[in-house]
Amino acid sequence: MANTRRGQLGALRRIFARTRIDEDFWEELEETLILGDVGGATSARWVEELRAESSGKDASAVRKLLRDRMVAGLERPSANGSLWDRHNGTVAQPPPHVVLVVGVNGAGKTTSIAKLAHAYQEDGKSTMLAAADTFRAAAIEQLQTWGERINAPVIAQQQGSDPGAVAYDALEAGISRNVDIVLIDTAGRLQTQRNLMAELGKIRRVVESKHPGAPHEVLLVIDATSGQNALSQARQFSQATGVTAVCLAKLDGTSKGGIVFAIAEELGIPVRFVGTGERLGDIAPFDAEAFVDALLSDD
Ligand SMILES: Nc1nc2c(ncn2[C@@H]2O[C@H](COP(=O)(O)OP(=O)(O)O)[C@@H](O)[C@H]2O)c(=O)[nH]1
Ligand SMILES: [Mg+2]
Repeated sequence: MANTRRGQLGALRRIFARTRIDEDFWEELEETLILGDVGGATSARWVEELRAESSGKDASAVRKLLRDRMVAGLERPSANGSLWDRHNGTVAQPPPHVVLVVGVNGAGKTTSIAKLAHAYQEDGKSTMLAAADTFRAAAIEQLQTWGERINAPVIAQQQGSDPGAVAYDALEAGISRNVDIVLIDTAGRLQTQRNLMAELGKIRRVVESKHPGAPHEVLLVIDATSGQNALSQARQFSQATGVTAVCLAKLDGTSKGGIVFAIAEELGIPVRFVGTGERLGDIAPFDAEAFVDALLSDD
């Protein structure tokens, strides 16, 4: 996560190097937060709150207040689901634990699925992948290639087939083979956004009816470099599928990082994972304190 300090929000450290907390300070702080993708509403609210709490305080005390505000914002959203984590792994009973993975085209869904499945396997969980992105043949092949590499079965049909039927097949196979975790890949691009949302809603209903309690998670993959646009994406997917957590992919790129605050504050969806590269091991649980400290620390 050290990379995040290179982004726009890295300018925060410079602001806190000032000696005087004056009007210029507050203006510069708000501008930096907005440029760093924290979002207009959240940035304005933070500055207002900090101003109210900061009288007579010096820059380092204000920095501490901001730090605590940022961490609290990231830690507050409560998960609706129980996305398994390395230290506290839970698998739904009866298995499989079903993770429906959604997001726009190119966000990093398929890659993140492979990384997550690999991490689950390393912890002794069996995984199965479902190629419910049937929109392009290449999308199915991409998932199959990952499946071969990590030695996880991939349930697929041919291009153009009903994604709900693929999800259904995968659940049936997952239940009968007693698989711990089924990850369902979905399409990110259809002719219209409305078709896409309707299709995701349908996949969700198929999953719900085939395996009560499922999907246990709906993981929205967001490209961290997509900026404020990601916020409206998150809102739409959330309405269509009931997103329970976010995986922020490509945090290693030119991401400004501030989008995580906007998503947590405005939508109340917790960020659970960050993707930091294209290889299998390039995924980590999101650590709010470490993330904020990397942005604000001055060493
Ligand atoms: N640098 C970087 N690239 C990533 C990351 N996750 C995915 N990618 C790349 O982003 C591109 C799109 O990923 P893909 O998983 O196919 O996206 P999808 O369309 O949402 O399934 C691929 O070239 C991936 O290698 C990440 O965390 N960091
Ligand atoms: Mg894909």
